[in-house]
This record gives sequence, C-alpha cells and structure tokens, in this order.
Amino acid sequence: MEVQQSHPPSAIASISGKEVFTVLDLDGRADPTRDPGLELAKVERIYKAMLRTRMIDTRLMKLQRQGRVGFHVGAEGEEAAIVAAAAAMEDHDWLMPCYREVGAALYRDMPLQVYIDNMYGNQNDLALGRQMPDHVTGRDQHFGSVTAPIGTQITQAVGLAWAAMLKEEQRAVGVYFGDGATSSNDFHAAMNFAAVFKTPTLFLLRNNGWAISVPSSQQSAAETYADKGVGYGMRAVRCDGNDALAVYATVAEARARAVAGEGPTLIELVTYRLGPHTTSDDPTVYRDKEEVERHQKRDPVKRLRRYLERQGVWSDEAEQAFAAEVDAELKRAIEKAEATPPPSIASMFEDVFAEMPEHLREQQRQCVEGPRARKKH
Ligand SMILES: Cc1ncc(C[n+]2csc(CCOP(=O)(O)OP(=O)(O)O)c2C)c(N)n1
Ligand SMILES: [Mg+2]
Repeated sequence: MEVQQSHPPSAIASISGKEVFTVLDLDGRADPTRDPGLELAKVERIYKAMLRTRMIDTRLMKLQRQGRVGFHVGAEGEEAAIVAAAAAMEDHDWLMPCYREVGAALYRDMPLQVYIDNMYGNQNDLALGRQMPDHVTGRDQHFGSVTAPIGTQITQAVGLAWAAMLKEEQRAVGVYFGDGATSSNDFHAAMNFAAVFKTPTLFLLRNNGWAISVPSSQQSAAETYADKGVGYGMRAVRCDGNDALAVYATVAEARARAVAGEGPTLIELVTYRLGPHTTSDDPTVYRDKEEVERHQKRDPVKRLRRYLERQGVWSDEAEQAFAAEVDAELKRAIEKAEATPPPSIASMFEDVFAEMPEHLREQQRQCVEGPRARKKH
C-alpha cells in the first residue's frame, strides 16, 4: 500500500509482508534506522509498567496457590505486546481487551486497588463479584469490559471504531485478541466489516504460540497470521511482540493511518506465553520445557531494561527501588481487599432492572431471610 504523507513516514512502512519488524536486539541495542526516537522518560514509563505487570502476576499466582484468590490469568512474556501497544495510542482511544491485558489498563492509571478488588470479588469490586477474577473494566481508562467468550470484543471494537468515525472524533480503537481467536466467527465478521468501511481499528493480534494446549502452528493453515488480513483487503504487518520499541513504532504508525482515514491494520505481535494459560492449566503436560527456555532468552522485560541501562537511565539500584515500591503498594492493596467484606447477598438481584420486578423482589427477600445469608459466603 502506498504511504500517504498525512503522518510521518516510518521504518515499518518499508518492510516486506512476512518480515517481523524489530528494533531492539536481544541485548537491548536499537537499530538506528528503525528506532522510533521515543523520549527516554516515555520508555522508562513503559518499562516500569511492564515490570510492575510482571510483579503483580507473580504475586497473584502465589495468592491463587495459597487459596486467597480463585483464579488468575497472567501475561508473563507478553508485557511488551500489551503495554507498548497501549502506550502508542492516545488516552481517549478505546482499548478492547481479551483477558490478559490488565497491564494496559494499569498503564492508563487504573488504580491498583480497583484491580485487586476485582481479583477478590469483594464489596468494592466494580462487578460486585458477579464476574470471574481478572474480568476488569475501566471506563475512565477507555478500557472495555473483559468477557470470557473468545472473540466477542473484536466485533465490539469495530462497532466502536465505526461510531467514532461517523462522529468524526479522531479516535482509534485497539482490540487485543489471541492467535486462537482468529478462528472465531467474530474475527471474520469484524475483519470484513472494518476493511469494507475503513473503520479506525487496530487489530492487536497477540500470537503467543498457544491457545491453551493448541499450538499456533496447528490453529491455522495460513503461513503467517498477518496473511489472514490479505483476504479481507486489509493492511497487515508483523512485529516482534517482545520488543517494546518495535511494538510502539508499529502501533503508532497504524494509529496515525487509522485516524487519517486510511483504514484499519492487522498487527501480528509475535510473542510467547511463558506461563500457563491460566492458574487452572498445567502446560508441562503438552509442551517441552526446552521450548519455554528458548523463549525466556527473548524476555521482553529484560530486553527493554538493557536498552534503558545502555542509555544510562536505569541501574540495579533503580530496579531495586522501584521493585520495593511495587511490593509495598501491592501489599497495601491486598491487605485492604482482604479486609473488605464480600458483596451483600441482596446485591445479587440488583442492577438488572431500573425498577425491580415483583418476582425478583420476592426471590431477594427469600434469599436474604434464608440460611445462606447467615453464613460467610
Ligand atoms: C467461544 C469460546 N470458545 C472457547 C473458549 C475456551 N477458551 C478460553 S481461552 C481459549 C484459548 C484462546 O487462545 P488465544 O486466542 O490464542 O489467546 P491466549 O489465551 O493465547 O492469549 C479457549 C479456547 C472460550 N472462552 N470461548
Ligand atoms: Mg494464544
């Protein structure tokens, strides 16, 4: 596709369809011809958000194993794909999540307490414990609701983008989903509609190698996941999803095109799920530990840290001080969440109707007077 000059030309525009766009090598050296030239303060903010996401995941995994939270879905290994994509968009752009992207909401300053309260499903949880843990929502962060069915957010994102386009809002919508989700009906409907109507949608396809126990090589017969864009007539690019600077450059460029009316982009973020699918999964039964070890060498957090160290703005001391801050804020948030009572039993019947119908009022009354309400639930 010819590059229009409504936005600055960038290195990504010059690479071929199958190539994976990379800026940083594994030791954190940036290719000067591809470096997006981000201010170091911004790179540092991205790095801190990635490290914080990793630390929160590690802690939540332990809390689940201790029986203190019921479930967790982590992002280990995918922090660059998630956080740097959010950083490359504007705060008023909507982000529609899959279930692994709370790091994007936290990057946009979702208070940690809001997230941790959701993990506990307590009285302060915005969903009042009616959803699974990790099913957050953040209106203030323009972060849509996590829903469990695979792919539904993809069509919703295209609808949001279409509305933004009709209202001439200069707003793009980024939608995260996995390699497995490209097999869903919603992916097809969304891709087709977005390409035909040129909606300002960024399809942030996290190809993390696996859909639970199905390897991405068996999920599709297409040579690359970006190839899936071709049949829809949509611009599609591949990018190293473990390289925060490459993710930033690719997403920023696609966003500029989208709001300039040049249509959507499918961005294949080539990454790897280092952890289990969720805390309910045991990947040792279906994948080799050598595969995981190979990918650990491409760890996105360590790679960006090396870049910052090379620029002289990060050090062991800075890392330790920041880690201590995150530990302390997590400890506070967990203590508060654990001290907060569960939602009231009566609340189960609320928020569906503006005025509660008689039959629900009756059920609510029976429930509140019944034996369950007297127990800790
Ligand atoms: C419609 C639907 N079918 C099946 C599932 C069960 N399921 C949950 S996650 C998942 C795998 C998704 O893999 P992918 O899209 O690659 O995302 P990843 O978990 O790797 O980030 C499946 C099949 C579901 N939630 N919804
Ligand atoms: Mg996957």
